[in-house]
Amino acid sequence: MQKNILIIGACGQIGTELTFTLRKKHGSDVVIASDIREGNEHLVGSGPFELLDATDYDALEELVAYYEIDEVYLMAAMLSATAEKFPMRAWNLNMNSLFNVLNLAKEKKISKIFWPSSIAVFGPNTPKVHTLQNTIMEPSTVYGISKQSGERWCEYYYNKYGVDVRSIRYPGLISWKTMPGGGTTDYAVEIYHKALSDGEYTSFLSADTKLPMMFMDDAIRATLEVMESDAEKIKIRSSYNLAAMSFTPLEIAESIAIHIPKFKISYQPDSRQAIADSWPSSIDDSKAEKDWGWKAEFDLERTTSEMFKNLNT
Ligand code: AKB
Repeated sequence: MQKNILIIGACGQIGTELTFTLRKKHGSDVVIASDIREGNEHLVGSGPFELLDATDYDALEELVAYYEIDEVYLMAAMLSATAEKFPMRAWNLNMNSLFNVLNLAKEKKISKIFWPSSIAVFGPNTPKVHTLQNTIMEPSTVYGISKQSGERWCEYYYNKYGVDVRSIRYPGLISWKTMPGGGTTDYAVEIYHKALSDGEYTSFLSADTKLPMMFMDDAIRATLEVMESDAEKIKIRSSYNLAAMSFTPLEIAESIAIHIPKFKISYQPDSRQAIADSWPSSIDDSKAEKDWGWKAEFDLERTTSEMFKNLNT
């Protein structure tokens, strides 16, 4: 049966690629892109686009009724570094947009939700290596606190009201179509652009800061896989750990140097270092593998080749 899909935050780093992928799969007319601002011209021109403030319940409800929406992907959020500067704005955006979508589902106005969580749900007391699905969390950032609270609410709405909400804890995401904005892992995208434009990059994280990362194609595939799995396979209704690779700024620089031998990296850690230091260095995603068959395809070498292939054209 044909379903209508709404993407909130469609102009962001994940939203853009998700919109293109879902439009290719289901047809442009049934995938409604929305954002608080207009972004990528190609995206806005490739199917229905609506300006939407996701914290405005009435506006969201009206849009959902107008397009007879079945599924919502809520990709709007303030990320870790920006959220430290604007704690209350981040909390309001990240939580109210989630409550609005969860309440629409509770009222049976939509039938399925995707909501992204993050490795930011973990904190300085979490075991750092192969961090398990269920472990100490205690996030120390505004963004992490909002994501951990969001996870609790998703599980609550599933248990209490039967809301079909599905979620993944994304690691840092690397992509070439749209720049990330306001995150701690953004360096791993900026570095490719600077390598091409300037032949050098100053990293805001130290040489040995190891973080979990993923190429966007893997992240989009995981998102669609968790959404398309039979409901009984989705055993975790808070959010699934997800992993592909882990690397440091030094290691990504070495992989770039294979393509650009003169590339130089220097290090000037700033306030984002403390955020990165509070996160795991690698993630155990065996539950996603077991429950719905998750398997990453891109390692660092393949990611670097894809980035240069696409940024060079
Ligand atoms: C960020 O750095 O804030 C995000 C994330 C890991 O959720 N990319």
